[in-house]
Amino acid sequence: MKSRSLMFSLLILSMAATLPAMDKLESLKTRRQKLMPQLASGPTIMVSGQSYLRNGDTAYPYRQNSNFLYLTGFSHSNAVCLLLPGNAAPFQMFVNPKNPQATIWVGEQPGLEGATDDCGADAAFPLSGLSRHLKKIIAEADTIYFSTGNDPISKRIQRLIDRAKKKRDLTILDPRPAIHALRLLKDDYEISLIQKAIDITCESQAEAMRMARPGMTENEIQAAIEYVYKKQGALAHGFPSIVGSGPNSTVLHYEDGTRTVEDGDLVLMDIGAEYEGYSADVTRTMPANGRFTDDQRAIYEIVLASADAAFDSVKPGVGLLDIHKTSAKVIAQGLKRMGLITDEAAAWQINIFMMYNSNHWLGLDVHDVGGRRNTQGEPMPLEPGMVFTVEPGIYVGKATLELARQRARRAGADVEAFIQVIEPAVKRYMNIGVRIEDDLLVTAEGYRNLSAAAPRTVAEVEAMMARSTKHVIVK
Ligand SMILES: [Mn+2]
Repeated sequence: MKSRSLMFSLLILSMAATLPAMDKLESLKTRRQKLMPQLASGPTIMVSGQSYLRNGDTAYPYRQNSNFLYLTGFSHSNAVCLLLPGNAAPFQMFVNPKNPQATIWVGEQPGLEGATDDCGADAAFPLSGLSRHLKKIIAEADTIYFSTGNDPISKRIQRLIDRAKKKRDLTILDPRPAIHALRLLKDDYEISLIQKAIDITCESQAEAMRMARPGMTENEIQAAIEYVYKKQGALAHGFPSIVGSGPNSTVLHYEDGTRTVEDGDLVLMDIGAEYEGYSADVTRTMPANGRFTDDQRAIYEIVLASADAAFDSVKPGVGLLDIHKTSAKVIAQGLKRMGLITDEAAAWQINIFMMYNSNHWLGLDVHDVGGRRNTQGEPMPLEPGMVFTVEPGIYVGKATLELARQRARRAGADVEAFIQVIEPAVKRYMNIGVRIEDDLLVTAEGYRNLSAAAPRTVAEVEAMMARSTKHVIVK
């Protein structure tokens, strides 16, 4: 019985392993089918991202252009995608064929077979034939969807278009707004990839909590985080890891990582693994020694309550700006209670401590495309399938009082009177930076917190930190 059920689970496992490939092709095909009626007046020409040299023959890590990846699933450079509505082969790709030189230096490349088999192209051609092929397509078109770039392939295409335009009327339209609007709504396949990126990131947060201790540098904690990325199959990060301790917890986009973490510090970790092009974005803040001080906890509970209030307000039809207002209101009430502001209705005072909009879309880009307002300028209403982050925070750092003076002056307030009231609290909470960020999927009923697996409450964070892991330090 036992071995039969094991065989059965193995069978299910192997079936599950083959399923995503089908889902990927289906998902890609559906995206193109949705896009083409919106770009129906002519062919769409899309160019892959370019590989940039750092020096000699050393390149920066390559990342495909997100729109290109979204439409093709092709993750290599030197590729062009054509969408030809009404054509017998509506999705065509131009790529470099496999060749022994490339195979020897960098490994086997996808080639034409990769474009058809892995991306679902109806036809694939060598990139060397692009100009000849495009001349014909451009000659027959009245409208072309193309957004040029600084890379050599885009410049080549632009020259062909410019030449054609000299001879006759040719309308060039930007395909990106239609693509960005589509990217805002994620299908089940995309959500499964985002969830995977988030699961890996949550595990990294938990591992950082288990291994961190005073005396380590921020970079050691970052290395443990990114070790989990690699171990779990995330090949890259969606954005550079932010691991800031003590005063650096108040620096919003801190990247240096060289400071040694001290007893009594907070450590803020804003991190996101990238999986199959999709990024996570999860922030947790922990006490370096495993226990929040009363003051740290007081600030932490305000931020947590702000995030929870934002969660409760999420449902289809609500806008991101409304969710931010809900978050900001709770932050303001807390700041007033702590003596950090004098008027919880004054946006300029709240902005001294939470100086950004606390929500953004998440997807192929960590700050994903879509915007907060629709084309009519109205707040974009949430719909099932949208994914966004909730990331309220409070930061009391060395520039806070100076910022407070600047904001008070601009608001026409009595600067010195204001500073006098808030200065004791600013000094008391100095070097406390707390941000808590989760990734939410909008559902028909409300939302699903995709990053719920990362310890989040004070009790959860302290409990995870108590499960300390030993690491072999190579001297
Ligand atoms: Mn974020």
